[in-house]
Amino acid sequence: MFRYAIVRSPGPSIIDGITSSSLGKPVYTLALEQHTKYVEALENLRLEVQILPEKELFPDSAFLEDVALCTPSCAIITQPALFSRRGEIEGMKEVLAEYYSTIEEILPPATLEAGDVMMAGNHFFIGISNRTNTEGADQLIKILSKYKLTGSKIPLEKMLHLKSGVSYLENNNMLVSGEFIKTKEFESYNRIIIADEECYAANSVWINGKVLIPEGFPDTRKKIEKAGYETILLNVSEFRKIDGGLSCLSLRF
Ligand code: CIR
Repeated sequence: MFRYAIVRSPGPSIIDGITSSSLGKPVYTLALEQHTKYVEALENLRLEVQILPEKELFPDSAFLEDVALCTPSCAIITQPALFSRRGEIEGMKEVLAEYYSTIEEILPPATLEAGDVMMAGNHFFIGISNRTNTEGADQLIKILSKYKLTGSKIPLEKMLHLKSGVSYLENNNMLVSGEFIKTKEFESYNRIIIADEECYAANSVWINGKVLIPEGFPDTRKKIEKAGYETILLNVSEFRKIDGGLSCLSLRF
């Protein structure tokens, strides 16, 4: 069960977030509204939410998930790959120290963004992507082993982050899409296949028995409900414009 969540408010510079999409620039005021509703949804799930102030110099800093990995035993500050995101880790040690007695760090030349890390029980799948290198995954696996946690690497071909295309919903249930439908390491899970047209919704978030899903993906919603979950729909259109999904917007632990 999760008890806490941490989010970071988007700043006006969100319009300059990194993107590979052709959906246009985010509208700042709308992004703020959507962010407020996201926080409300977390609070309705009884999480105690800390809202960090915007970091205007960092357009992508609302995607707080990428800068830290919060495990049940320790928190790990990551090492974002791109120069424009590196400064987002500043101050995170102090924030996480409010919750954790041990805080670890991924150090250069390693890079690792926690959007590439999926927790499934005591095991952590780590995507090797344009953002997370082998050195980053190796450092993380070494840290995890100190806490009797394990990790393994999953090479990515197309997606931005591992969790852009796969989400663990607990109880052995996993949403999988695109290149991850054939991933051997996921074969032992009850895989819920998400069609290409709805692949954005493969990034959904289990929180204390319920699942947050992005609005506008009816087939995915049906599949998740059929698997026994109550779903909560959220509009995150402005974050999608800069390649961000639901999970990217918070740390949950
Ligand atoms: C980026 O390219 O870094 C941001 N525009 C999107 C980050 C999304 N984060 C995530 O998938 N965990």
